[in-house]
Amino acid sequence: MSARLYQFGGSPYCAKVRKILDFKGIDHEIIEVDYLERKELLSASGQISVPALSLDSGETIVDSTRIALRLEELYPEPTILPPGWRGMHRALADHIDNAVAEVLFRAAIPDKAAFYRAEGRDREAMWRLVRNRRYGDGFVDEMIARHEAQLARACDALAPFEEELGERPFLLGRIGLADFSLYGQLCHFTVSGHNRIPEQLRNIHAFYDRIDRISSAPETP
Ligand SMILES: N[C@@H](CCC(=O)N[C@@H](CS)C(=O)NCC(=O)O)C(=O)O
Repeated sequence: MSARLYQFGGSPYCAKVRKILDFKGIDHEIIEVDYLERKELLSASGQISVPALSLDSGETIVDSTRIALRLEELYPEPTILPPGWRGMHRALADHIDNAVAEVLFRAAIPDKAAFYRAEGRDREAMWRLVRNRRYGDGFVDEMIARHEAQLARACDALAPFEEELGERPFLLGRIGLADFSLYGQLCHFTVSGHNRIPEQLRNIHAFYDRIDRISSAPETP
């Protein structure tokens, strides 16, 4: 069985799903969705957000956590919900995908704006429009002007993970869903094509590299 992943290249939630597909060794095709042309995504998934995953069976799933949980049902091994830690992985992944994501997303806005600008002024304009509609007029420019403060907030949000990752290779011991969520959100710092995770977060750097290297089911410690 193979799968088709609809993604935007710079999306953290898509990075999370891509790595879970790699970890589980699931054959998949990446469909890069143009920010301004979403017809194929819409007809496959009935909506215009990514990630969306279409399976050979005809089933299409949207939302990174729903996708992760469905893949876990279909391909239980290697697991992303280690026995005894399922609830903790789900709760921590939810925190990372929402609270941590909101902070890291703000810190990544200058790089994200540049990323979409490189794809064309019209794509950047659309990307800005979607953000300003959601967060208020002038939001993108304000985040660019206050970048240093956003970066400091991102470091604060990541500090508990930096501390834990000094003790063990993955957040809760064995690799699982929460690790893929954190990896995805760290991709906010790599959208420029360079790794801009703040240097002082050494354990997080090592964690990012550890997960980034996964290209099929790895040996877990
Ligand atoms: N809760 C969703 C969030 C997905 C999400 O926010 N996707 C963004 C890209 S990162 C999107 O498609 N936004 C629509 C847009 O920018 O027009 C998930 O976990 O998949």
